[in-house]
Amino acid sequence: MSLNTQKYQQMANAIRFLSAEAIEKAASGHPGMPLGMADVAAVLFGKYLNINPNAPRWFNRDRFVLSAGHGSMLLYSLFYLLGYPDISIDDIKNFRQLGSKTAGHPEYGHLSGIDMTTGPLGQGISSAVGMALAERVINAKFGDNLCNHYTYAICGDGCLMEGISEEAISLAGLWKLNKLIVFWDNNNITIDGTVDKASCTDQIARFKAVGWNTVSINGHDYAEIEAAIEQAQKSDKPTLIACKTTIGFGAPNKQGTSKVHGSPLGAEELALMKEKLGWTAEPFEVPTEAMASWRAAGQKSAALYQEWEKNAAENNEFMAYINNELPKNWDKALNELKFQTIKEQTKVATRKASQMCLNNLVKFVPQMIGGSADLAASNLTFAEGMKTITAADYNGNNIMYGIREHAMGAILNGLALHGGVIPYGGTFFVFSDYLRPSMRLAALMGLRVIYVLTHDSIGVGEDGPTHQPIEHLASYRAMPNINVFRPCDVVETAEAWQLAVLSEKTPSILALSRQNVPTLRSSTDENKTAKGGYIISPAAAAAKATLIATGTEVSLAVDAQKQLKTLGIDVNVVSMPCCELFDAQPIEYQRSVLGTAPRIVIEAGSTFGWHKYVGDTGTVMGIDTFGASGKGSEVYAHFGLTVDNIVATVQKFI
Ligand SMILES: Cc1ncc(C[n+]2csc(CCOP(=O)(O)OP(=O)(O)O)c2C)c(N)n1
Ligand SMILES: [Mg+2]
Repeated sequence: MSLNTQKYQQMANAIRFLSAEAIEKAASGHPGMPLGMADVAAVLFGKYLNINPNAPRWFNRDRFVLSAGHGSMLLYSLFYLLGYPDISIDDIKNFRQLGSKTAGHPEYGHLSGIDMTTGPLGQGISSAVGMALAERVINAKFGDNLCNHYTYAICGDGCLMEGISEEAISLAGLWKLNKLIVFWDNNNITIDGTVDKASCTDQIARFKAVGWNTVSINGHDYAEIEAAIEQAQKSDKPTLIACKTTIGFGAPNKQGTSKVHGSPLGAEELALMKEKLGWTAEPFEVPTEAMASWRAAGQKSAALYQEWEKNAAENNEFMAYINNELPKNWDKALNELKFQTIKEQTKVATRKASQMCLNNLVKFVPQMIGGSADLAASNLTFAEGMKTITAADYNGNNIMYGIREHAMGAILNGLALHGGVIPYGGTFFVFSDYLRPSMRLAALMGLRVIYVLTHDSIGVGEDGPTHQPIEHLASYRAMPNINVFRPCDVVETAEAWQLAVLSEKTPSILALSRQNVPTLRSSTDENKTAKGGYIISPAAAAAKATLIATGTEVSLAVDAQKQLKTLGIDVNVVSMPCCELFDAQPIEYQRSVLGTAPRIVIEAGSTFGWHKYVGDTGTVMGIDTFGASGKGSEVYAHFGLTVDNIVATVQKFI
């Protein structure tokens, strides 16, 4: 028996009744998980988790990810009880109401204590791996006094069924992330019933198999919870604490069943639960003693915080690092690269151009941390002087994810959320489908994550339709708050990298070519990619058409422009490396670029979305079927993406 049984019981019941009442009032929500995990949360947040409600973004706080995000009321109850100033009892009462901070699932940025947005099961536990990795990397650079914290996560049966969790835990095991501690709410219940109907996995054996320390406990026994946490903290491996719990603990008729997973208890059951747990407080009231225990828990790390603050203030380099301040002249070398490119008329693939940028970025921006899902040699994500992070030495900046795109996506989010690093990750553009759920969360959370997605069209050639992205550009352009860059040459690639590094609240996709492109830009005085689209090659006389192209197709458009000129037809060529940034420009600018003559778009991908620029007087030359296997140039010809066909199309439309 824990010495603190009675205290913990009060603290846990405070979570239970705040959560149940809020869900009851909202007539919507998930009581099962907060009720079932209240005891674990009371011990973890009550005794161990180092946080400071008055400095909620304290860099060296312990991170906490509620991977089972449907249990968000657990989190909101905890923040209120611990005394975070940005949550009041009214916020608890407004659970799930439009505009409230207490959204249905935790949303990063709504409340200062939320470390991550969750909702799609499996993402949280996987991003926690990224947070724990960032912690080790920064610890290796700056030492225990400045960065030395735990990353905790609570996940449910659902998170562990999701495939992404497998990829992520195997990396955590490989990297021996011993400061990562995951609580599994082992309640044997999901929405559709008992777990055994859909899973026969021995989770303990599974985690052990990928290098984890595991502990199994009764998740309602305080002494066992304490002992498990203390054992986990001492482990040299990441730890899974399997907490045997009863979902909806305390609700006499519904506990232990899926009925309590996602519906309010109902007035009658709530009254019976009060009786059973001896709770006499009014709804939304917390007994004085329980509140005092919780508020004391909120202050338990105050001394640690002060000591850290003093240490941090003495280290300017660290402060700059964690505030993501870029060194002065961080992009000077990139500007020189652009200048040199124009001088030498460099002809390389944009993936190579990206690596040329990275060679400089990695040198001058110490926070850059890169990697690839086993395609570094193709994505060209490994830059000069980089060092791979291993369990034996975290002081590196390259991550080898193996063939685990799902986990890479979530880990990139975890790295960005942790702070102190600027993460990028690479794979083939077509396989970004495996990253997409995490990319969507990066966009939703507003994170600086940079995706280096190479082999960006049918230009990949012989590997065929499975490797040829078609709908990908259009689909990411449809996603809110993510910038899709498809640069046409080295200059635009460098400009895109500059914008991506500066983009603190919007993730960036760099869609990069396998095939070489000529240098098309003739000046570097302005970052033209920042405007999203611009006239890269103006007509000599009044333009009879505007050719709009992106990436590798810009050079086709420029060649077509030359051929058209010999036929007496002048056209403007617009490069449109980033539609999102173009759409954000004043309408006068957009009109001046697009012109009034018929517009013809050329992009080796889905035509979806381009018609907004074209209207009914022009056309879109793209690909609305899957690709084909063959030499890149032949596949381009097969789909009519040739200079001759552009010329013929222009003649038809003017
Ligand atoms: C990727 C994904 N698929 C489906 C859902 C819908 N969903 C929310 S909770 C849940 C069941 C989760 O079961 P478990 O993790 O055991 O939670 P518990 O019922 O024990 O609280 C499902 C299917 C989701 N949130 N995310
Ligand atoms: Mg469950």
